[in-house]
Amino acid sequence: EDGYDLWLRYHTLPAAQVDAYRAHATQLIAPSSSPTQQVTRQELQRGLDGLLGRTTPLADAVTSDGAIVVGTAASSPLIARLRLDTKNLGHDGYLIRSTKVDGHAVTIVVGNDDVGALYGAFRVLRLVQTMQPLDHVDVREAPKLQLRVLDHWDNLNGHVERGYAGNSLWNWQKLPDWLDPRYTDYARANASIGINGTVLNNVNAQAAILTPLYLEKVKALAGVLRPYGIRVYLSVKFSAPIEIGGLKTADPLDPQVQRWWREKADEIYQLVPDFGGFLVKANSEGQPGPQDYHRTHADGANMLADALAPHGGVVMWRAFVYSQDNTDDRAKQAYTEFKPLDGKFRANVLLQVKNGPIDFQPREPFNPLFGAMPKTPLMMEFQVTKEYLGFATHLVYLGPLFEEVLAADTMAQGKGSTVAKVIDGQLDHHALTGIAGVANIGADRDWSGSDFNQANWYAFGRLAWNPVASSRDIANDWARMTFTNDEAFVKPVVDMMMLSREAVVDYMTPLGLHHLMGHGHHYGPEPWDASGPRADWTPVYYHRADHDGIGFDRSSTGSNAVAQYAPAVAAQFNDASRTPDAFLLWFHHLPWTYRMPSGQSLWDALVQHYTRGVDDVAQMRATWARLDGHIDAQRYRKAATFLAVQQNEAQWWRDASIVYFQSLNGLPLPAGYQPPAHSLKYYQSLSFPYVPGYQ
Ligand code: BDP
Repeated sequence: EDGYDLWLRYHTLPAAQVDAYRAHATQLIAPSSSPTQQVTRQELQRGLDGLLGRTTPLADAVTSDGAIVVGTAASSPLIARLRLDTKNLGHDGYLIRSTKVDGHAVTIVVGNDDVGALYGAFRVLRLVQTMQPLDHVDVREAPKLQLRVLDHWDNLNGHVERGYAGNSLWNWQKLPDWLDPRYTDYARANASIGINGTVLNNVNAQAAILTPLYLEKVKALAGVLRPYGIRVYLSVKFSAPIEIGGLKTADPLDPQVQRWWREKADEIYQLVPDFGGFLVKANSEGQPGPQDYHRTHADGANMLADALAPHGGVVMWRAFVYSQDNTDDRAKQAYTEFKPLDGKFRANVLLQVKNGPIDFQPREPFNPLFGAMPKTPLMMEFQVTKEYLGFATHLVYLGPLFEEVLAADTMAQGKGSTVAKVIDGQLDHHALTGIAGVANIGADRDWSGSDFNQANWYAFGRLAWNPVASSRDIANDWARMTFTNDEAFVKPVVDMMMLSREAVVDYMTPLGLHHLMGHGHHYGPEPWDASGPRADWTPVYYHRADHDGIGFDRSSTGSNAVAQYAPAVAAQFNDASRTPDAFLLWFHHLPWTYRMPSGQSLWDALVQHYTRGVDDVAQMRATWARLDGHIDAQRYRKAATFLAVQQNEAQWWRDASIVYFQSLNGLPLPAGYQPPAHSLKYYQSLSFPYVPGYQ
């Protein structure tokens, strides 16, 4: 097995279970008049046939116990007759219930819209895949977020920025004629977890995506994704009116520019009537934007929003903005820029905010913009691809990272004002809500560069549907669907996944350290790097270590980034003794001799964390070694190989970091800790492993 099937692996269940499930799938009654209905029916047939090892007969009416009835009141007279209460299900929700129809016991799967029934069908398959009983089902679910989007950072030349799973899925050369069946499998996987949007191209966008040549290809992809409830969006380059429109300016207040975007939007909607909208990175890391014309981000976003509004499209404007000329703490810059614009955006603009104030680190405190812009719908941006977390080979399950951020309390309106409640609209009563994940999907057979990385795609989708779901439960479902229901496998694998995020924090950036990765490519340790072109791209900017201490002072005696949080949170982060260990060096510069709550010195605690990270990976590897034989050899061996790589590299991280910090503070290692294997010179002389796109 090469991992291609993802979690939609419909292998026949163990014989002991098959009979029980067959009794609950004696016939399938599912309409097929719309494309979405057709794919719903196909998926159920494919799934049930595989899982139960026989063909499930299709029927028009319930004639036996154990029928599965799928659809909407509009598509199925049988369902209409049942007069079910579906009012809280919205467009995407579903109801699955064991009930009686014409005297027979049946399972009904109902949505208000076709796509709700499709999601319900995937849920039925999940119930069977994870071996949940089907005799008394009563599931009522609706997503808490409206836009559940994957952001592909795919370039038109096929390279994926920060992509570690091969080249882009989109074959721009063969589109629009050849529709690779992979596009359909991609759509199935996304629909199975409720993802309903995809941004096809990199935020560092090329204007060419908006030319007729590419728009025809976009149309073709949209056609494949549409039956699965997935809308297509595009990243646009702010200077497109100049680059492909022949205008002299891209000033958002220029009437010609406004007209150009309106006409471009009209052209797109002619081709793709359900087009989702634009994602924009502007005035960030060298990208053009409204500030080039002394206009604000709101001016830029609103101009695009006005072009899309007549068609129902949205603008997802990114808040990932920091400037080369701004010498203020980089962690503060997005807030400084955007907070004053609260209330100035059109109704169809969402501000897309990265989870933390810097950049997708193994751990960051939540971004202070969450809770600070009540008049603007804020959309979460997570990174599913592991740019700063060891690329594809390190096993890091991101569910706990996502969960930690979503559960963080902004205190914006008192206790319980969690980030989840900010983005799902509860806190500030927004109807337009969303979440985005930077995709980890490429052309590799296993899609994500490793089988375990698939879990991050999966967890993103499940948390996008329900941002208060438990990452452990999600890992449990994923492991069962992807590998096996064998308890002897599932339990240790889920434990290992749950441990993995803290392990990477420990061996890379413990106690609130951040951005210590190799220059540019962000792989491997380079805490000593102080090279250009800009200070806030170097590790020394972030750790600020010297002979006496370490950490970034963001308290009121330093950059005062803490003041961007609600007063109660600010007060906590401002006081080192009340700051959680996990964020200590994020907010404070402390002497190496600082007493930790544990009684240890900061230096000793740091060494302990680094060492624990390596030990945890060793433990993960030992766990996996015991599981040989529980799953197929191909996927077993791949994970075993990657864990060996990870263990070596965790050691590399620990040793290089410790020897470097030791070169500054001159302190001995605490008793019982292994000294780094090599000298600082040695670690500094290492060249980095192969990094996609850096050759
Ligand atoms: C950083 C990446 C860079 C992206 C940028 C972004 O290193 O490749 O272009 O974020 O999010 O994490 O725009």
